[in-house]
Amino acid sequence: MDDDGQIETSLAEIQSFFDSAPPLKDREGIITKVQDFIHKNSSSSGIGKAARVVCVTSGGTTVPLEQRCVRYIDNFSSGRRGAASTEYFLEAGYSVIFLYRSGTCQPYCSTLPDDPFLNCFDASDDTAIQVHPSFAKEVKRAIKENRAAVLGGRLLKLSFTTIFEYLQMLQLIATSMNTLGPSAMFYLAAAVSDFYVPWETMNVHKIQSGSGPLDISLAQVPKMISALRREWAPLTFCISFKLETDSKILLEKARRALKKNKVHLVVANELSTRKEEVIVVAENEEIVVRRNQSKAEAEVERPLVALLVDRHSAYIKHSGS
Ligand code: PAZ
Repeated sequence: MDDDGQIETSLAEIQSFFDSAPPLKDREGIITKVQDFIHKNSSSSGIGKAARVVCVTSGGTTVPLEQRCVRYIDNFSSGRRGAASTEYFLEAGYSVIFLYRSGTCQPYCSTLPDDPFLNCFDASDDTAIQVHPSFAKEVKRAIKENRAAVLGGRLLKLSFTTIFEYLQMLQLIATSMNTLGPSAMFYLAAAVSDFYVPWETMNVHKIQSGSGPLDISLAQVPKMISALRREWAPLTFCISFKLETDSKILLEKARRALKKNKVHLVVANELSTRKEEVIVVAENEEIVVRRNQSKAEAEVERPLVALLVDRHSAYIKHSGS
């Protein structure tokens, strides 16, 4: 048992999760993209300079209830934190693998309307559709920055939907990124399901109503962060996140996660204040990071990423690379 009262995840449990998961679509294609990205970024970093690559995970995983999925369990995560952080990491000179939930926030798009996106356009001229002047600056920036990062080979976007896809992709990214050693970082901001329906016990077809209340048994998702630290990418710098709705237990849970998973830092945040402040929990200190409240558009991710980049530099230096 760990100090959270949970049974410690064994490697056998993790293997059994992967063995019973539905195979990842285009696994070979994803491996090639990740390896090419890492190879290009490590060879373009220059002599004596280790390439800094961060894997930012973003958005929530779904838990399908049927193999031919009609219904699923989801969570609140918008992917806003992951998307904003990606922009700041790119600005700080990192290359980013952005592992995001399909349909959630994208880097450089936070100022564009999503509801409805068509508000961006002006169709008053019958012959041509134009970007509405009030969004012209933001649309131009989104296109330019996104294109420059992707085409410049510094941003690789990979999407997931289910818990099965997310964990399989995280594992293959982690084992590839370990080759970069201490200059690689994991920033695990995705909201990952704690419970799931094992594939082999799942209904194949749509669950039928009419036979009374639905009784589904959910298994616990094996705790993969400790596997990432111990097995998949032990050389890399790893930051995990802890979200709670009860501020009274937040810090205690974050401290336990730091100790149990042996990550380098845990970013603790509370649901209702997560856009205003976070607390970075380290072994010997806890640092409150707040957004600049004098600027309406300021985001907490800017000072957060700046702090993490500093800590990462110290880690690289300490590791002697
Ligand atoms: O995606 P978002 O911007 O709406 O929210 C970010 C967050 C709260 C999902 C993230 O900061 C976080 O805490 N992720 C880990 C959640 C967890 O404890 O599993």
